[in-house]
Amino acid sequence: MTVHQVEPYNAEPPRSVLVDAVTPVSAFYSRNHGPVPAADEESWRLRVDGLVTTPLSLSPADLRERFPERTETATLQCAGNRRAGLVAVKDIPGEAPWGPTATATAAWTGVRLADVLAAAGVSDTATDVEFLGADVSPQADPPQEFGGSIPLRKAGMPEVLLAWAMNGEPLPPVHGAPLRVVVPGYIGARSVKWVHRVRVTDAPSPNFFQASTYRLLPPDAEVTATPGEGVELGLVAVNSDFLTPDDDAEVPAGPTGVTGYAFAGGDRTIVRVDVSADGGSTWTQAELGEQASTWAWRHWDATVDVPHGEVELLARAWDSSAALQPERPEQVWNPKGYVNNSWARLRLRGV
Ligand code: MTE
Ligand code: MO
Repeated sequence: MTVHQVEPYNAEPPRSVLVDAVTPVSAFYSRNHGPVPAADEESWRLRVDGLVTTPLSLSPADLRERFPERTETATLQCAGNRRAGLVAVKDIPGEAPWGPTATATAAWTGVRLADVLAAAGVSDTATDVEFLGADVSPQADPPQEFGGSIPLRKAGMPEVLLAWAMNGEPLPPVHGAPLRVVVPGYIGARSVKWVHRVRVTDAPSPNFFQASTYRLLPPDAEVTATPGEGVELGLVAVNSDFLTPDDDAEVPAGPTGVTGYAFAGGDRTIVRVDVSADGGSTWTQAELGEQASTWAWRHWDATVDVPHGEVELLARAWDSSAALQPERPEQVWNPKGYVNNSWARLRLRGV
């Protein structure tokens, strides 16, 4: 793992370990804004309140007994994934230069948030559902629990889970045990870990991590934490990157197999990926792998002709709304370094 920060723990794996449809738990990136909270499964309660007719307090056992178990294969992607490409354009102080592996896919098991909300009875005036985690982040102003919200419409979709397991194993503490939200298609920040409260509301969350960060500011904006500034991030934009060979690898010149991942949020899927070894003059369409679910990434592979000497490969993906990744990081640079979905670039040396 490349450890960006030890405390709170922030780390991403080498590219090559993301080649499987489902990522091994040990290779799943970790993104934390505060210390991993002590969570005792026995005393843990999930409170469901706000604009509901019957507020609930549910133990992990209650969740298992009262609601049907569901498993959903879904990709999580941090809004800061590939930030390093933006930092190379212009420095982004205070934010880690994440590479292309702050994304991963797991088979998540738990219950549908929709089933729990139905048991609580959602009021007609409700528009949003807020989640609060048990970790208090000193990075927030003022320090507060990590949280965020999604529109009620999304919260009612069958793919949104309150999960206790990933890949058939109990969630490890760093990934949110005993319970986390999984919001497929949305930036990772909405998949709140150590969730202990679900609040039904009539406005988006005022939590620092939604109202003041994880927002797209215009390129010339000051990085201030003024709540409501810029645009709230939600659905993940179409994105892709290389997985093998590794960046800066030496490979035999000639036809070379390259692989990568592509992902689009919402309920969009990946429909095409192109790769170029000549700076974009000519492109080869990649073969697309299976897409395990609407909510999962799609791997791709292509054979390109690597010349002798240094070469920069390019890759670009299209999603099912015909959106294409933008060409250059300069076009998408923003003060907090979110959503670098510019074309993937990989340096190779042909020998
Ligand atoms: N939930 C809590 N409670 N605290 C956090 O710091 N980080 C979020 C989200 N949920 C976070 C959280 C962010 S920004 C991301 S990208 C994902 O968790 C990362 O999940 P992972 O660490 O399991 O990969
Ligand atoms: Mo994130």
